[in-house]
Amino acid sequence: MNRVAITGTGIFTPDEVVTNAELVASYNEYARRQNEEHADEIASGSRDPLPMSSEEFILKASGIERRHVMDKSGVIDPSRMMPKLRPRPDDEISIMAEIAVDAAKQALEQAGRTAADIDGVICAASNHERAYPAIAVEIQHALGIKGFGFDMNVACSSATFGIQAAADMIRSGSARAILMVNPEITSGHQEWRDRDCHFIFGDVCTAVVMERVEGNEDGWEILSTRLATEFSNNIRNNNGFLRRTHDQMGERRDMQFMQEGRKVFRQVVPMVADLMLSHLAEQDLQPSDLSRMWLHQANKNMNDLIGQKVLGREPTREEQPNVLQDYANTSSAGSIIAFSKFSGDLPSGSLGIICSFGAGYSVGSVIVRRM
Ligand code: CO8
Repeated sequence: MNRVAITGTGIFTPDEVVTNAELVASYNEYARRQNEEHADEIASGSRDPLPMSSEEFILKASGIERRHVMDKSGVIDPSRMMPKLRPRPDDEISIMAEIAVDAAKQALEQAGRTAADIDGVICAASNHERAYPAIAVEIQHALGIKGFGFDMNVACSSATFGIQAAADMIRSGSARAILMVNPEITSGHQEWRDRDCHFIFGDVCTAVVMERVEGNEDGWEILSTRLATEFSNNIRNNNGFLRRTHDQMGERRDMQFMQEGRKVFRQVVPMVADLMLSHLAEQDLQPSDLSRMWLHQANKNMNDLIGQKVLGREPTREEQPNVLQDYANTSSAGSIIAFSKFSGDLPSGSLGIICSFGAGYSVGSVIVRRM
């Protein structure tokens, strides 16, 4: 078996930022208008008024302070409440491929590699903007990479599942180097009109270069990966290609992100901690051997609890860095942003774990060591 390492990462961060204050102001104005429009039904008891959102709740319940989005004006417009993205003709690069190419170029540069060194592209994300051709193949074409590309989707765990897929190919020798990208335009899928979840997500794209290593090149060797899934309807989206066959093309809440947030919190935390602990034990490692944990970025309280269960004590901010205060939940990209921004300072020999979790349910754990 070959050895495999992460040798480069890249992040595309959209310029536009929506603060909690801006988000709550636009949602509350939307709710006020809705309640005014439906005042008679609300008065007769046939309709519930929309409740107001609050900055204090968002920060306390999630730790999120702001999020980057591809289009701010549409998101905070109370008469729209979703991004407005320009439709692109088929002969123009698609928006997911465009942001992936930006992140990929950074990752390739950090790895000291060019398109000619890469054998395949995996586009691992929780939404893909079309059914086919695969976004990965478009990215491959835009970068001039030979070989192959394919898309995959395991919601928030897409990146760690993508890392395992790439690492297995490199270990077995079917590829020498793989580029994996995670373009997450969550703002297109988020329900900005639902107070219970309107604050959760943000847009970003991450990229990871993985390659065969022989000596002590600079990078993070992937020592082991573990994946787990368990079916749950508590995070769900029913949009899909059969929609028109159901004669259900009208506005429907379940065409956007839906969740039972509290159940997700309760059920996913133990699942994640168990997988991380059993994965470490299988590798004859102790939690105390870890210098850092780069967790999925959905909720600060959730990460604090997972860190506590794994380490048996409260992790420090250095041991378990969060980026969700600035990015919100960026689905599959979250743990990779944390890894990319907070791994460069660790010395050779340091051990760490990248762990993602989300819809499915799905959990992915990747143990890495600084070369
Ligand atoms: N402002 C003020 N009050 C609010 C608000 C708000 N914005 N929202 C809810 N409240 C109220 C509620 O109505 C409730 O009031 P009451 O007690 O009177 O009923 C009270 O506050 C408490 O509400 P919750 O119980 O819902 O609050 P929680 O403390 O549970 O916090 C969270 C809500 C933050 C959502 C929390 O449950 C959480 O983070 N859960 C885990 C979520 C998670 O990790 N989900 C994973 C989803 S991501 C994923 O898997 C990828 C999917 C694919 C990507 C999708 C792209 C869009």
